[in-house]
Amino acid sequence: MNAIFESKEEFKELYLSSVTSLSGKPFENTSDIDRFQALVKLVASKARAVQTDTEKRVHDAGQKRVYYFSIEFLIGRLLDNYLLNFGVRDLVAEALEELGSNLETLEEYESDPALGNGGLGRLAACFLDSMAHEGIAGYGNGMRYRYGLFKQEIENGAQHETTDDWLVHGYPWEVRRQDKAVRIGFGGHVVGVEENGRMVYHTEGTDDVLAVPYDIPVVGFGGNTVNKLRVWSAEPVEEEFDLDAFNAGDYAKAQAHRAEAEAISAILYPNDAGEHGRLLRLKQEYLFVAAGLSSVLDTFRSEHGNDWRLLPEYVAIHTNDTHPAMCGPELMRVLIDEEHLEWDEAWDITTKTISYTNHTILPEALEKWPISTFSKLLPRVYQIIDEISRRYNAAFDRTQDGWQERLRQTAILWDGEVRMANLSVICSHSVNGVAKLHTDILERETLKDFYALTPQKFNNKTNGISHRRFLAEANPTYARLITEAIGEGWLDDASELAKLEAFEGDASFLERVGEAKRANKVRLAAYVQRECGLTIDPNSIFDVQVKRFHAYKRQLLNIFKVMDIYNRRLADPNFRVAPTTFIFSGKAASSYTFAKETIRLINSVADVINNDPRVNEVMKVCFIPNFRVSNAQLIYPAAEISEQISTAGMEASGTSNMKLMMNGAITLGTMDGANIEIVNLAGAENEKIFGLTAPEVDELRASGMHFAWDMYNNDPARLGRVIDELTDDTFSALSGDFESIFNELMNGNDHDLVMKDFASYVAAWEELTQSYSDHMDWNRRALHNTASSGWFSSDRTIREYRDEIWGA
Ligand code: NBG
Repeated sequence: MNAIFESKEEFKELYLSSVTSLSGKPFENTSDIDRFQALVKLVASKARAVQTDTEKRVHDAGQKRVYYFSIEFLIGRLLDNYLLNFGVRDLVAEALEELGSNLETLEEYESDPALGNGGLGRLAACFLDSMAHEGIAGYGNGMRYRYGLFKQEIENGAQHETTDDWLVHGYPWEVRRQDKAVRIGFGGHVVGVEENGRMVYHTEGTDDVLAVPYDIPVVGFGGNTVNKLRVWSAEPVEEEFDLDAFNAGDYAKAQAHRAEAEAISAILYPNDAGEHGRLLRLKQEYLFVAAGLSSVLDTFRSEHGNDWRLLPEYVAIHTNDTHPAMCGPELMRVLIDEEHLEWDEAWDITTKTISYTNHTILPEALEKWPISTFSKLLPRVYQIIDEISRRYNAAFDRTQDGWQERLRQTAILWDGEVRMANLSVICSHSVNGVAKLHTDILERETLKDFYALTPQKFNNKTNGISHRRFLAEANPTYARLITEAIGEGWLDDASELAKLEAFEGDASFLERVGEAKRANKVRLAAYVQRECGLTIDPNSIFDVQVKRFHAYKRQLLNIFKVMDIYNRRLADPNFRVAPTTFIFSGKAASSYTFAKETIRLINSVADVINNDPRVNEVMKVCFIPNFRVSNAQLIYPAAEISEQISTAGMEASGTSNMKLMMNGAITLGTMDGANIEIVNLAGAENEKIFGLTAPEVDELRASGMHFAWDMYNNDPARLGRVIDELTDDTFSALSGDFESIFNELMNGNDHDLVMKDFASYVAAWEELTQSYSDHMDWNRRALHNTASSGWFSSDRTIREYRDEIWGA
């Protein structure tokens, strides 16, 4: 462990001088925010010193560098995490106490950078953590959005979006690198000139903006490696302030140029899947790709000169989903137009350098752009795409059976559109899915034609999570217990969690597992009281579904279950219900009506149930607003049931399933995404699986024999009743009924098979919650889940990427 402070005394001395020099006040007169900022500045400066050492080590060893291109990095708060990774958290906490401060209080001042939507962005952040832990020279490349994803507020049960001004107090971790800014051109037209018998192309008449990088340190556990995350901000190239307009009183016009440039990095598009096609989004994608590549190539050039054939040996560029798909054509553009390589050589280098991860099979999320928009905004990049496409089509093997259909499926340009997924596959030497089932589905269905052509490109990399953030940091009570039992080696090597199996028969240890869970439930209950004004009972079962709202994730199925239990309890007060708090949290894309209506339904059901004394002994429903990394860290440790109930075949992986498992929750789920690996690792007897499997879903859909109205008519007392309650006055008092959900469900013929899985889901829930009364066995299963979860550390995932894709 490379601790940044030798002793408490050394820390105090440095810290006091940091506080006074930053605030200009004696320590006693400083506010908590002064103290927080000074603490971050101190830790960040230490981190940068280690970063300099890391950089020297990487350079001297000629280590391969890995660049992870992602339009989202949901990094969460860093202070606590970095103190832990540097091994000084306890030391700093004690020193602050002695100074009359409190670490936890100060940490509350850190903003939670909402630079991501959900799983995809958080995965990128976990990967940064693990790359640094593994000593990989791995760097994030992304966007610095001025405003994060919106802040979610609930009014009359409905989601309202307000601005997330995460930079309002500045962001003490980042360093602006004006000296590394890159000029990015949009629009214009391509001009070719002959030079030494060869056509050379450049673009004239472009509208330029300046991409300015901000660097954020990434501290690896152990403190020996500090990498960096570079995020780009869009600004005007030079201050083109229109003084004439200003003097004439037209202030808007005076600033118009600046505003237009800054718009590119103003907001993160609030879709985790679906709804693309906006020009600004395309600009974002090109900006962080082109600026990022420019800095990657600068570094390469400074180390290896202009021998571009060495690029794949020293550089790996990983594209996280299709958003950075322009890495391929942009790298080609630079190699050909600026470095004057021949096409074939440039192509060989490009495809050996780039790799691609697919994160969803949802067709609406596989990005496509109209050629007309694309070619106007990025004429030279488009020409290159066109040439890649022309060569791909020309070289296509026309002797194979059904080649026409196969070409149609794999083509880059088709029907007037640029298909980014196909571009990504064609420009990459590796294509992976994010859980076993997901990769199987890519190979068998979504990308089956590519798989038939180039099976060697395909591989699976089941997702992982940072066990340090989501167990050690988020759940200190449980983490202490674990360390007491098996030592602290698990922080470094999560597979050591398996040693906990030895305690599964130890009654007093299981007792303490239960106590740790209870402490976390009390902590969450206090948060819920503060945030929602709702009292929840830490003795009840905490049943948790937290994730983005999406039809396929089936929060609707969950709330149908709650409605059904409520109805049955009212009808029969002897109906046994294990006292449960149903906890939901998550945002819906602002334009996604069905998802937003589901949120409103949950809150409306909550409003009725929470105010009904007839059932309050046994049920409460709680929607925690504004789900984000910081409150997720309070929720996961308190959960006992992990709801992972997507329609089988739809969830690529899921990662909250892993975080919840690691924290000792039992999965109530379908055989989907990484739930399958969870069951394989922990044993089906330690989870609760229900519902159709992916092949059964396929079969049912193919049979054409699924009818929503039949399901409704066949179960009038329960399912039928729940459906009726969408449009009667049972839950409409708060802000109206739910006709649109009713229509979506019945007219859409239960597309996500909510009605189909309803009966088996509720039965599974009843069985699972009834087994809660055997506390000892429940705690044993909880512990077993933690003990089996080490494989889900993103350290493992990253080692697989390193060995099988990046060769770093
Ligand atoms: C999401 C999937 C999740 C998966 C994460 C991370 C997108 C496009 N995909 O199932 O829906 O866990 O990616 O791989 O956000």
